[in-house]
Amino acid sequence: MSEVYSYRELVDLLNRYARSYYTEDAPEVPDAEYDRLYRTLVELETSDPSIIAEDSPTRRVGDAVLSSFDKVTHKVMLMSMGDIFNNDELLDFDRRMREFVGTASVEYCAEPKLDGLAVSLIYESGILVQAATRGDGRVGENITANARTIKAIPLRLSGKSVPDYLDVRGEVFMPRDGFERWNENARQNGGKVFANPRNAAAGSLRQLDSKITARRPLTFNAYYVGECRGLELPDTQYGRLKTLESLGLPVNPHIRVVNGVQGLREYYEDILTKRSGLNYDIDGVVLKLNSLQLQKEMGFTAKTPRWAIAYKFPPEEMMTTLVDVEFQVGRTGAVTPVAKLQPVYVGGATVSSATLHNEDEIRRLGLKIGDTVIVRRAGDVIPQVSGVVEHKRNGTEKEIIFPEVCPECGSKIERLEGESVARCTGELVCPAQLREGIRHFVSRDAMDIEGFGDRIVEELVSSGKVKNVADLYFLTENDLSSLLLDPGNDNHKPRLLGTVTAKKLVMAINKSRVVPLDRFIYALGIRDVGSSTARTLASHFERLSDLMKADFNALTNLPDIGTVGAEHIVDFFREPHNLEIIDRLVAKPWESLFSAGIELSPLPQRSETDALALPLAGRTYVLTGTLESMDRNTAKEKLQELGAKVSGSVSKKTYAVICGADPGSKLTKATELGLRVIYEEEFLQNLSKLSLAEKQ
Ligand code: 9MJ
Repeated sequence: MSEVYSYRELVDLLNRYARSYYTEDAPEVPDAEYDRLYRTLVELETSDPSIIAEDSPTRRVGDAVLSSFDKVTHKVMLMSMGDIFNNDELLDFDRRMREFVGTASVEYCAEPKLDGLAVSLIYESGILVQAATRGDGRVGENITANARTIKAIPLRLSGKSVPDYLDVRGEVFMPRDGFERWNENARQNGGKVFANPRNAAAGSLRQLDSKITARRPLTFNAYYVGECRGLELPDTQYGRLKTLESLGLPVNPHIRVVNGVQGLREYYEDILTKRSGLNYDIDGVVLKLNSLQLQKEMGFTAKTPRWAIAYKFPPEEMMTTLVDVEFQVGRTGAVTPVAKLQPVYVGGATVSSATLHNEDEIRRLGLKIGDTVIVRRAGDVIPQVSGVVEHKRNGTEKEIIFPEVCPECGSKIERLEGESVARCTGELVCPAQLREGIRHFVSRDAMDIEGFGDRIVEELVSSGKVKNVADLYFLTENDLSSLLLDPGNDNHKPRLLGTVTAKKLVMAINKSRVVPLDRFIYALGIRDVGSSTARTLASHFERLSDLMKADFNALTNLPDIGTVGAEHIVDFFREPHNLEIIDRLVAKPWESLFSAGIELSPLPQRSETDALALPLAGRTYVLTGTLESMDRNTAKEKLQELGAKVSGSVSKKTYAVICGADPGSKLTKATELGLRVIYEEEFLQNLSKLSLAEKQ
């Protein structure tokens, strides 16, 4: 594009794009366009630093390192909020409000209670001039340099009329996906692991070097006006939030006006249901009188407003006892320590085990058996042990000893230099690796062989009937029907699998004998080769034999395949035992009498330009729930044939979510992000229209 922007236009445009991305969750332009304009801006500022504006996005990368934070005295105190925990206390709160207001039903502004750090932002003539932490409510710390790095905080207010002075309050927090990504990376690279997103936000905001804050995935929501001059504000809390929104400040999308105690109760229940699907931690709802006039009349107690209350949710962190640590061996031999816990109700479920990731994590936490630990279960993430309560120790706690040999096969456990993962070296002799390998092989995105539950796989391996995945294809109805399944429950006797189930299993195995190449590659369980890499490989190498011959360079030239992945692929196809299994799976009947005879269907080849011309090119879809008309794999393939990407998780990059019956938390998240949701009927209509157009 050959447009020429003035410096001011460029700053405004970039700020607008950032706002639509970070505040409105509705990107206007692709990331590449933002990056291109940003580079132009940097060039302009480098050639003449005197032009750098207060609100230039380049000022978000961090400033000089401070030796300490200055103290800031808040002109208007930052209040704290009283807590309630049950319905009786809610009734009490509403009764107090009704008695004061003198009406039968009171209007409230109901808001999710974000679990981060309260801050005050001061805008003068629309420019962010100061950010401060809450501190004790009266005196906080000046964190302006750090706040500037948070993309959701506008450096300049937008909109038609901007106040001369605005003190806006809100919460800085770390979204769950950013927190998980941060910790995952820290665990692998020895960085700082945080116990929960709140600590992560606090630790990030407390950095004296704002360049460090700039690297942390923080965000912000505004929820209260401390003071405003030079702009008439609406006389309700909700109206004021709408004004804040119109000034370019992000406001939580789940805030509602509700009536009476019934409205409050329904709101609480509704947000509680949505909680696990949100991408951020909330610890309750905040209920405020909606009328500013009534708020003013009610005033404050010594510490808290009389006109608002925090109705807390059951906690997502609880204390319990670490009873034992077990070591589980995965498909690739990775040994994962798993905490066995005294069962505890946390985050909406009873938790009795939690991952401990690896040996370093045990050391980092300083964990001992018998310890009182903090268990965190938030959203869809698997439960974690986030800390140890050391002062609860009584001296009987025992050290955790990481095993030197595999608990399942006795082979040596090895941990390579620089790797956080320890692995069982037993490979072929290790029943755990075989079990997990079979589970993966039969799974939905791999060979999709229905009916092979954990117990059946376990028994097939322990009885010696299946020694590798190729053996599955030689199982007879007799082999299967005579399997004795352990019910996993002391009160019940083992039971025979029976002929009906056996027949179904054999049919499922037979059905999988024709399979697309990418699914077969994925099923092989090569380290680092997930479904999407398998697809890349299948579309590049038309035949399995070509992939098997591919060298390191040919592989690293492909998109999404790094040096480590390429090495794993090359190593996999060098291993004689793997070659033997592949041969038994796919050899033609005339080549081998002992072949499973699996037929691999190649992916239709497309040139890159063809692919870009496909109707759904560049769009990412997510599937949730059960479609009536087709299974998930078919839906996925149909979308991919039309050029779409199909992802397992919802993010801002998702174009639309396709929703079947009983959708999960992905639908909640999609709604939260304001994404398009397509239901089955519309999906089918679109598919048939697009497929027809494709063929023409
Ligand atoms: C949180 N934490 O989400 C307030 N809050 O309003 C909401 N906190 C608040 N409002 C006035 N939604 C003081 C604090």
